[in-house]
Amino acid sequence: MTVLIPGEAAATPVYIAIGANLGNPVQQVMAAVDAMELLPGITVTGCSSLYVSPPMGPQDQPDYTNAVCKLDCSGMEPLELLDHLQAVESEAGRQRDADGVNAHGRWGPRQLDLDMLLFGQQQVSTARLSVPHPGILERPFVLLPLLEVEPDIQIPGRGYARDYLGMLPAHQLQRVPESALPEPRA
Ligand code: A4P
Ligand code: MG
Repeated sequence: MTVLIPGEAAATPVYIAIGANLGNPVQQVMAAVDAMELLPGITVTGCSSLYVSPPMGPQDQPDYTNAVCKLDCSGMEPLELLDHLQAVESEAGRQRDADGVNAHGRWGPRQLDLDMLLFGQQQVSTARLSVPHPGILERPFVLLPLLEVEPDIQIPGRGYARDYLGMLPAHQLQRVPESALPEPRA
């Protein structure tokens, strides 16, 4: 049960897709969760398993490790959260060129990718931000972990995400067993 203090706005549920395929992807995905927990007004309330899959896009790059996390977000607008997510990406060593484009090209390899899938029921369409993220329902490495975190999630304008499972392209998504993960820090 959520207890609301009078005058305090309810936290907005936000879903973030995490991806990495350079450096130590498992470590970077786990570190990204810790980094998001430290952002102002953010509490991480759920995380999927980690999944490994071959790259979508250019094939001459390593496999990706992906996960989806749920955040409670208070007192922050979507673009402000995007700024924070991009700062977390940079701290993980991700490089962008002067135009903000991934240093290894669109759909190219990266140390860390944080995509804002949903920000409550808000729909945002600006040059810097599209929410809901347009790839949610077409990407196995996003849809499957999202449904693991929130089986009944609805996408504004599209309905229940689970109804799109049967339309996913063939994929080779593999869950990383817990035994293969490093020990969580105390
Ligand atoms: N942007 C717009 N909307 C959003 C949003 N909802 N969340 C803008 C985050 N950013 C958003 O992003 C380019 C710009 O999108 C950002 O500067 C932001 O202002 P980018 O991370 O540099 O991505 P990109 O590679 O240039 O293009 P794109 O289409 O965003 O790629 P993705 O979705 O980031 O995909 N294969 C597997 N198996 N797993 C993966 O995770 N990821 C990618 C990259 C390619 N192949 C993959 C995976
Ligand atoms: Mg991205």
